[in-house]
Amino acid sequence: MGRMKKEATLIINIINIDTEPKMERSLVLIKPDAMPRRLAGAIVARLEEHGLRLAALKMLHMDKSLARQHYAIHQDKPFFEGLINYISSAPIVAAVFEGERAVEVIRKIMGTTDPAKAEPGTIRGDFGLDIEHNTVHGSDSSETAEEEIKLFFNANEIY
Ligand code: RTP
Ligand code: MG
Repeated sequence: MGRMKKEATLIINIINIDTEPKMERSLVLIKPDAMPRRLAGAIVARLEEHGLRLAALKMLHMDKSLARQHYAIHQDKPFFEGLINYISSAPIVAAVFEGERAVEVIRKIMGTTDPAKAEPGTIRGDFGLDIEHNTVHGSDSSETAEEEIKLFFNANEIY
């Protein structure tokens, strides 16, 4: 291959890598505080309205063992035991959403961890009660998402 052609191929490849949509999946949990307030449907709807595709959905009551695995990264934090007790206190909804840059997009739609600081129009800004009862969880990276999804769903439950 001539030098010009090689360079052209290289440039085309770089452009392709840059423009290729980054399809990702993220685990979303609709936390216990949302359920008695009848917010599960509204939260799923908000994510779908932003173009995210629902790939898996179930309702479950997390036990402490699953809670400890899911939040293992926080095991040394002072809020850990409270967080485990809270997330395993009542039934929740778990979902997998898929889309371009889904992890980042979902975290934007959710708003920041503390509802008092979350922007109006975000799920936590509109519905969150306090830093513990903050209504939703969303994975914080593509790698974490894949690990978290495995804790909640078998491969044949994801569509
Ligand atoms: P999540 O994992 O639930 O999506 O929340 P996040 O990424 O926005 O926040 P993260 O730092 O991962 O914290 C996990 C959950 O722990 C509770 N938390 N409490 N008392 C506190 O200072 C405190 N800090 C965090 C929150 O419920 C948070 O969602
Ligand atoms: Mg987190």
